[in-house]
Amino acid sequence: MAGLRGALIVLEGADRAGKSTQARRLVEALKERGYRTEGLRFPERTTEIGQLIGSYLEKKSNLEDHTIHLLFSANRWEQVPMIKEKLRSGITLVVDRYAFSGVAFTSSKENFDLHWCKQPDVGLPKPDLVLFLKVSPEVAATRGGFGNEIYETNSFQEKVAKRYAQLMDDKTVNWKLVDASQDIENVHRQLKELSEKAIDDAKDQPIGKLWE
Ligand code: NYM
Ligand code: MG
Repeated sequence: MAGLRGALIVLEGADRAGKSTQARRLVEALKERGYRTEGLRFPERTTEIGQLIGSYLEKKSNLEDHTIHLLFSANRWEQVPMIKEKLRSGITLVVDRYAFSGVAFTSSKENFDLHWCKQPDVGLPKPDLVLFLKVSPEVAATRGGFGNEIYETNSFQEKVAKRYAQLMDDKTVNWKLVDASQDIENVHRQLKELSEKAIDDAKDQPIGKLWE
């Protein structure tokens, strides 16, 4: 039907919360329910900017802290024309991490405040729904160790969790907190229900602008 757009649905949460698994399952379930749906992820490591980010995360190159923050944001902006085109053509996008990761991670470094960190992402397409997968450190630990990438330490992840909590105080964003300590099926069912409602609510609304 002409004029009906897709929804922008974002999954956020600490490392090992199960975001990538749930994002994949959500895309498949929404497709089965008849919604045209595609998955995206940030960072998108395949672009030129994404390769710089990948090399930083893998500790193969060192980039100045402001610089890497701006590259993460640029990596989102370079996808914005495609994101808008897909949403307008009726495709729902399920996105594994977005600007909230950008702010939560950089602002966990020394001498970075939330306000500065948000600025480069102001005006991005606003998610219709942000699903925050919350998992206790204890349960996260049972899911195996961290990888070898930068940021993958307990002390840093604790700071990140606090920053996410601050971001979730912002009621202009449609946050939904989901207890991701439950089994995969339960979490999946909740994400699917919340997403179907968001798709229905968004379909005749204009695409919003984040943090404006
Ligand atoms: N990350 C991700 C950031 O620091 N800023 C951002 O803007 C984004 C999108 O990259 N530890 C961090 C969070 C993760 C790391 O993400 C790689 P993933 O989902 O493990 O590929
Ligand atoms: Mg990771």
